Amino acid sequence: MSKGEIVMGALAPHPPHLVYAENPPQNEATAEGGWEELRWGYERLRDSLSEKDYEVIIIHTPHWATFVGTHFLGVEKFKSLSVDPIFPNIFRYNYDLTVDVELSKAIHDSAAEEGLLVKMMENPDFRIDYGTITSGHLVNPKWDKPIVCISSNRSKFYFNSELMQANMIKLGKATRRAVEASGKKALLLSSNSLSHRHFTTEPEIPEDMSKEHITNHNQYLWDMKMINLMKEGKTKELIDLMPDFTEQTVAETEAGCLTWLMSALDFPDYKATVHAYGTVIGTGNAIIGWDPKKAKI
Ligand code: 2X7
Ligand code: FE2
Repeated sequence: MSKGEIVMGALAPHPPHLVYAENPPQNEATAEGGWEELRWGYERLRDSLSEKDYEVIIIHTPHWATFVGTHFLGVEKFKSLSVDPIFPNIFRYNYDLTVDVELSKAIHDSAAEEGLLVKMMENPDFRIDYGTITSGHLVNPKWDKPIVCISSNRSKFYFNSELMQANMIKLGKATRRAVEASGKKALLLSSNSLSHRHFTTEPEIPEDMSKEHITNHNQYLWDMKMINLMKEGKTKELIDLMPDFTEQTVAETEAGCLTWLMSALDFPDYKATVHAYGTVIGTGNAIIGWDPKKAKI
């Protein structure tokens, strides 16, 4: 068996608005468009993946929050309706997806070897979170590849950002080791926004782009600081700044996804490709790819 590999890692945020704006047949709500900059960024990410040969998508998601350890989907098929609890008017999505349970269990076991508390989620009636569905849809709208879905262990709330980061670094290492041992080629997605202060009210027409902007200048400056570090390949510095960034902008990096991804990619010192930056209901979102082939140049 040849060695498995991570063919690409991506920051793939999941505002459900982006799915709503695309009007796919799976979503019951209909829109007049909106958030084009981000949606065109996802198009560019999909183009960059079209030449990559991969067979599984591994997603770390903030909206499957687990408070005791990290959980992994352990059932092969899930089919149901996902309704966003905050935006039921825009996201009522009929999903039908397949899980690579073998790889899921392999990452689970590898994480246990790192000393992490882990659990396989084997309830067939479990409802998949909208973060997984949104990022999964925007990266692969055909849903023709199985996924592995990793929960977000909210250790930040019991402990602090530093402990959360230490655990996510272990989880990233464990993920990389399991992918390599599996012989499979994997795409990894960190499903999160950057700065995350929302508006508290929604425009009458959610896709009215005259109402869309970053919540405040502080968030914009922090988002640019973090994105520039990614562009420059300074991902160890990125990790060092993450607790302050998270605190200052209530960033969705609190879920650990991005720290997990940086660790799984072994802290890239090559340049990331920024496909887009844009806001959704005031939050900062970037679509960014890391191609490990660049490490070899
Ligand atoms: O979950 C989200 C998000 N992360 C960003 C923006 C809007 C809605 O939901
Ligand atoms: Fe979110």
